Amino acid sequence: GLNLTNIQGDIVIGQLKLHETFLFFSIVDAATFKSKLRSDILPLVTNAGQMLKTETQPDTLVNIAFSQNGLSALGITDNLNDAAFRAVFLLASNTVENVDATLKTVTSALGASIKEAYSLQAAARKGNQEGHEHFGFLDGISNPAIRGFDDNPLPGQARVPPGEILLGEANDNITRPAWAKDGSFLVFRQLQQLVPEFHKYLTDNPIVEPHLTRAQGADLLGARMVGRWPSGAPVFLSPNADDPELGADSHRNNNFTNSRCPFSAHIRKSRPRADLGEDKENAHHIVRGSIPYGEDVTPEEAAANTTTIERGMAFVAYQSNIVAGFQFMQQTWLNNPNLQNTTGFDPVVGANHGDARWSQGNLDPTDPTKNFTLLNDFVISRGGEYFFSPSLSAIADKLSA
Ligand code: N7H
Repeated sequence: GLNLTNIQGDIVIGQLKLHETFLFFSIVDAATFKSKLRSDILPLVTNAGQMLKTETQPDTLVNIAFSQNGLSALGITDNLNDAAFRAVFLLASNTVENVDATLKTVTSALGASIKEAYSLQAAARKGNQEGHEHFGFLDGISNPAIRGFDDNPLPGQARVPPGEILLGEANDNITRPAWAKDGSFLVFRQLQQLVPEFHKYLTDNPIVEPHLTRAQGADLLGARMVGRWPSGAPVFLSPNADDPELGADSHRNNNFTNSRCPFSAHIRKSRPRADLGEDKENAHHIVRGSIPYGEDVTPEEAAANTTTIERGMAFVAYQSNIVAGFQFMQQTWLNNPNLQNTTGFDPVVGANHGDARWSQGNLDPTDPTKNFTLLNDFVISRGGEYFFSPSLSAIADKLSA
């Protein structure tokens, strides 16, 4: 089985946080940093084994990951990837007070050995939107079950060999330095979401059917663009209207093959399921650990159909191979208009280098080849980086002193 106490906790738990701060920093004084990392930080780093039971979960999860530059600053020259930020702390908890207190502990321990470059405070949305991303859709439903960590997958959940997420485990066939085992690559992106603009697009382009009001037609287009209704109910299982009971039922809400889901829907683009067959699909999984940031749309923004306050998703994806995971998903699936019989771009998160996008692929059930033109992106990357989230033993034996 997997050595769960050696694996950082955020890699395997998925999206279950109420508050999370990302502290990006550079290492100014490597010798002091290495010694403080061993004496003060390592004891705080949360492992996957701790996350399994509520009794052993810490008040605040602490994880750390390094960019290629961060590893270079520590004298590690094995080539893993390339990056600008040097390292990042992920601090997650049910309360912002816990996060802030732990942040203080971490930064005072490290003192002048690090220099803060940037920090992002993220938080789950409030009330009935808790667990929903800013466009309004329930998130965190479909993450792969890693064999050896989660051996009781839910119906429809992908099962992946551990080496697809963790380096050096079964099915990671790339040669790695020994210390990299049980680490994972963390892709971070600060993805701004233009929420009023997204809703305006739906309102302006409703699906027209005799039994639908204009508002219902707009909701139906949104659901077909995502592949799920706001409650999480999949369009495949509930084609005509949202079904909150289905959306909330983890034994039913992921149990489908996609065939009645629009080809260009975000969840079909990012996980083609039976379209490709399990084998091919199996090479391209990520564990998402994202969380929203920014406040909800204000009445003024809604009235003007225009974003004035930045909000979006602190997108986090783990995999053992960035090219096969995040990059493949983005380049070969989401941003590739020719995936399945020319279906266009992912209408929600796809991008065409900032140019207008088009999307069809049965977005309109009354006219499967109808083309939707999307003049502006609804999701804009504000920046990001590739990091390596090492095992606890690598932190102890290789990265610290
Ligand atoms: Fe996506 N959204 O609200 O539209 N995503 N995503 N994503 N996404 C998913 O199943 C969203 C992004 C994946 O197994 C859901 O948990 C938004 C990127 C994958 O069926 C919703 C943004 C990438 C899945 C959203 C965003 C992916 C998935 C359904 C950006 C990869 C699982 C909830 C702001 C490069 C597919 C769920 C499966 C699901 C949304 C980004 C990938 C609602 C708003 C950049 C693999």
